[in-house]
Amino acid sequence: MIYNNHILLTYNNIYRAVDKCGRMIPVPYNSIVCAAAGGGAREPLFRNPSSSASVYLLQFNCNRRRINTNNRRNNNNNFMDSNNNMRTESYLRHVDSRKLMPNGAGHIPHLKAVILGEALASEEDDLVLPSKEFSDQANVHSPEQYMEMYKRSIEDPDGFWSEIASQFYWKQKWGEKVCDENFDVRDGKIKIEWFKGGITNVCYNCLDRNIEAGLGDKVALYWEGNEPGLDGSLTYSQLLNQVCQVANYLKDIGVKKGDAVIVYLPMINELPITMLACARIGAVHSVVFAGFSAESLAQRITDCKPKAVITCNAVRRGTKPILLKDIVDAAINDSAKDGVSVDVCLVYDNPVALKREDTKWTQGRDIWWQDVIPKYPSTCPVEWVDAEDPLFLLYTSGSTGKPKGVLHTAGGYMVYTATTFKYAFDYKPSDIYWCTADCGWITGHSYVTYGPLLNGATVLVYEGVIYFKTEIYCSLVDAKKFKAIISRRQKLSPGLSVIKAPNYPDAGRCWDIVDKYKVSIFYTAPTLVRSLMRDGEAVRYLYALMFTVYLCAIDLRINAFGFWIRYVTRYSRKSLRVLGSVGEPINPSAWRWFYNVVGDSRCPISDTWWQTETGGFMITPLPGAWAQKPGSATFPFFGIQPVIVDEKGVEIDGECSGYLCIKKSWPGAFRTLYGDHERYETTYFKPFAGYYFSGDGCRRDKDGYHWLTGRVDDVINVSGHRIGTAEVESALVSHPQCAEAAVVGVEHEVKGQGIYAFVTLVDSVPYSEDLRKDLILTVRKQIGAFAAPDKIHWAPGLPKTRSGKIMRRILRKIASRQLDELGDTSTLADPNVVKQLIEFSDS
Ligand code: 6R9
Repeated sequence: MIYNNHILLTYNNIYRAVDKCGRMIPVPYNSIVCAAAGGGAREPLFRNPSSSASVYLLQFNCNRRRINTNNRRNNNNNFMDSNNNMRTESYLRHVDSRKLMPNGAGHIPHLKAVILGEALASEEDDLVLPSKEFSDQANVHSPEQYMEMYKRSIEDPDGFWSEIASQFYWKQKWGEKVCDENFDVRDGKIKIEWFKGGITNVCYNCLDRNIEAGLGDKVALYWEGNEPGLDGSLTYSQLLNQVCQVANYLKDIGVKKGDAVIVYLPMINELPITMLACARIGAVHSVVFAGFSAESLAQRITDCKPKAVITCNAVRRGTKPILLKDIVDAAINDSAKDGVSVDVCLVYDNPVALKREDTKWTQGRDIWWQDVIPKYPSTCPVEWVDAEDPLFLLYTSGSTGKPKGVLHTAGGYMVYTATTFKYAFDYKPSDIYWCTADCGWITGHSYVTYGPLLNGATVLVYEGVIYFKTEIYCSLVDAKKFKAIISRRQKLSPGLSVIKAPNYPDAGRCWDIVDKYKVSIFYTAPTLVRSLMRDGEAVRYLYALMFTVYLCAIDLRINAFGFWIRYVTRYSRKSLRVLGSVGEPINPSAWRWFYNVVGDSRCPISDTWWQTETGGFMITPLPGAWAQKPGSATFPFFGIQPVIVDEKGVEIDGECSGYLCIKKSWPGAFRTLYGDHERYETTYFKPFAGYYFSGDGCRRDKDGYHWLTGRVDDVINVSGHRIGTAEVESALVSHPQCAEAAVVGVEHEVKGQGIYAFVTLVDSVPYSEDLRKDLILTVRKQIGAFAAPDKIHWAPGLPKTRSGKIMRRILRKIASRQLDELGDTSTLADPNVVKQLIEFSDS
């Protein structure tokens, strides 16, 4: 549904619209009609870039199927019936595309304003169907085909998965059992095994197998630097050569099968190369996102005791180089104090950010990547491993301060990531695929590296930091060229000199890249979608200012009539076929913007729900198979049996809300928490015996669609990244002047959730702006910039029960200013605390 570049509107007594900053605002029905009909009485979020400036109104019947007839154009019981055919008795929301609409339907002359809106109650009735052309060519083209495959995957999982697994190379086939599991704590230790006894290698299946199948000259990785114009590519054969060189080096320094290697690199090709090199020799990589602090890195080093740490001397963020090597040095020193020493630190030399001679160096331990790797042979025999041998460790936040080392094994993970990638994105060999995630997170493991390469896909690796806009990784290709471009840009447009991604050099960068590489599958996070929705506005004002100052120096990108930057629509985006979303629930208005504006109302969106622990997609649309509902992750992937349980662990059928659990294992499931199987069982399998507990809340609607409602534990999801409240709290209280801290998540217009910290200071320490900054800095240092609190709220005391438990429910309400919904505060040890906190709200 929905037309060319916009949409909108919902008819109901009350609905929400998005104001120009992307904030949700309740709007009574009448005001929208007047505003819209007035053609600009209200500042629009989008303006139709086409010259005819028509706006197509879409009617929502809402739950009550009540049609509001009270608009200025039309006073009878049909909506716009006298001049055109758009009548309310037909289900306008089911109209699939503009082409399907009766000629002229919905067209209101002179109307330019469009407000993106969101009905409060009607989302679940809002179906968006894939086009017939899309479904016809899709890997799964109908609900019936999905049902047939899904049924088989549940009734005969062994047959279903072993057929798929046979498409990969196995040195030796697995034993009798395809799957061996104990999923119920009451029956003993939790155990998940898939394809045990099968001997394989994930790197071999990603590279050698595809090369043997004739893909040697196909591009495996495109690399696009943060600075436009800097790029590179590697074919499958070239990638294999480089992987082998690193693998040979690792072997040479004594890294063996089962040894851990910590990787602390920015988004450069060397990151997936290192991961694959580890996989080739059976070593276990543990990638740490290169935004984590020395303390966080040290914690991970101490936990997994790596044979080597691989990093880069520095990266540039903004104009400032970030000395990654210094962070690594500090982390290695810290972990040495805990008795874990690191013997080898391989350092990628990045002259654009820091000269070699300025890099701090520990002789005997540190070694330059460029000095050794090219000297190694470009072939390396494969270390064959059991399907149940570990492939990687990835640390993720839990509800305690200590991160959890999620362990994935080779065989099941390989089969599962490859299959989910193929079906959820409707992958075809001609696709060019771009996932904006960093390899420091699970999405970068499963859907930048392994899933796509196992399918022989062409993957775009983008250096620009997508999730953290104020950070930038410098280019690692050509130092001279890079410097020249930067200084030229700074001279030309001082206002734009701060390098940001993905809005660097402006908010159109993503679509510029899409056009440059003819990207057909684009997978990103709702936070990026929201920031692009919003950034368009900021850039518009900047350009408007420039326009007044320079008068004639009108950038071509300005719409001549209205100063509107067509930061999306000025690019063709024709190559796009499928869009994807991950990391947090995507709110329906962002979904629609993504669908209508970015995807021109023709690309299905795969809203993939999954977790570090699940390895791959669990609940996801199959784009050609069925109608989507904006904001719903839809239905389970093959082999996945999601259930919703109540607080007693009883399964609820039909339309309901509750805790999302999974019945039965799947090949991509994590096998343990490294070194702490007990915590694995306690966190995931004990809350609801017999099930895997996801930690997420979920609603199932009357049509069986799943709607994820967010975390139910003490984990905040900031820009799609999980941060434990306890981690932030422990960083805050490590500050000598902080007595106590309580952290909650609050709605954030771009990041999804922001971090809101209530802080009690030690006696007689005065509140001050410097202290506030210092506290934020402490968190940045200990965890990383991305975990910095958005707000520090001074708290003379915290609301606690008589047993001393902090009542976060009340803090959440205060943080989100829902003061009339504080609920019962009588059980608090000191109810006056709440009043004090409210008084301190704006201090
Ligand atoms: C892949 C990834 C997992 C948590 C998960 C949930 C949230 C992820 C989502 C989603 C709603 C989606 N989440 N995808 N919520 N819709 N499509 O993000 O892994 O970092 O482990 O986070 O993210 O809350 O429990 P991870």
